Amino acid sequence: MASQNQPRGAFIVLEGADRAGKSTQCQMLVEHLTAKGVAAELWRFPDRTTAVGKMINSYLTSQSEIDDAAVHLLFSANRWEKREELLRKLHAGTTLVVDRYAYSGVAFTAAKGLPGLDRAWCMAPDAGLPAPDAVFFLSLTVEAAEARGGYGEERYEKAEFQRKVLDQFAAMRSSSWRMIDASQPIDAMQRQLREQAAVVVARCQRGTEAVGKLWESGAVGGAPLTQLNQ
Ligand code: NYM
Ligand code: MG
Repeated sequence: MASQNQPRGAFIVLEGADRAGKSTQCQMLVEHLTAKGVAAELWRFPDRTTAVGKMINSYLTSQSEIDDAAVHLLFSANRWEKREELLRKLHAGTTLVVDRYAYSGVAFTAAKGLPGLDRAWCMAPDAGLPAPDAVFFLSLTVEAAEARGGYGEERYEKAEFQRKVLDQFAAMRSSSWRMIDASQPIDAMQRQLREQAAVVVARCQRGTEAVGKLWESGAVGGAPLTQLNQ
């Protein structure tokens, strides 16, 4: 691709279970980058504004029932439909701070423990999507999350299920993920994120980094295929 290895925006993903503080941290990070003169946007998956996203929203709010495999593919399709715009923004120099990505997709479906829907199956539809330049994993125990006023009303927001989600994240975690202790005060966590994000933004700005692809080895968050199915 001609636009590879040109100065570009950074693709930064924040992951973690529900109530870890991802949305707050993403918002603060984008405000900080913008104030520093870095073009930055906050994105989130699922993106509930698209036609596919509306189906996902209706599923998450229990207004509809969708087969588990089918809804998994919708979450993935929701990323694929944003792929072109995502790449366009990065190559135009905009840094994207993204609240959840394919890692949530894999962890939440695999946590259901359904026959046939193992981690390898869950990863397959996202293969080839743009890989983030950095994954920050906001780590928080279920007990600490519950102490924050409990989970919400949406599907999946139950302690027992969240435990399984955390197990899945742990199983797919790659050494390239940056673990952030999400039990810290908001400002301390944000300071850590800013410091690490600045390095990633500068690296992409220098124009030495091509956008990788999921789940290729070498790409951030890419799991070695040999570790699948374990
Ligand atoms: N979720 C999110 C999935 O099950 N699969 C996915 O691919 C993604 C991106 O949606 N409980 C789940 C995780 C959350 C829920 O996300 C809604 P949020 O960030 O609370 O809007
Ligand atoms: Mg939520």
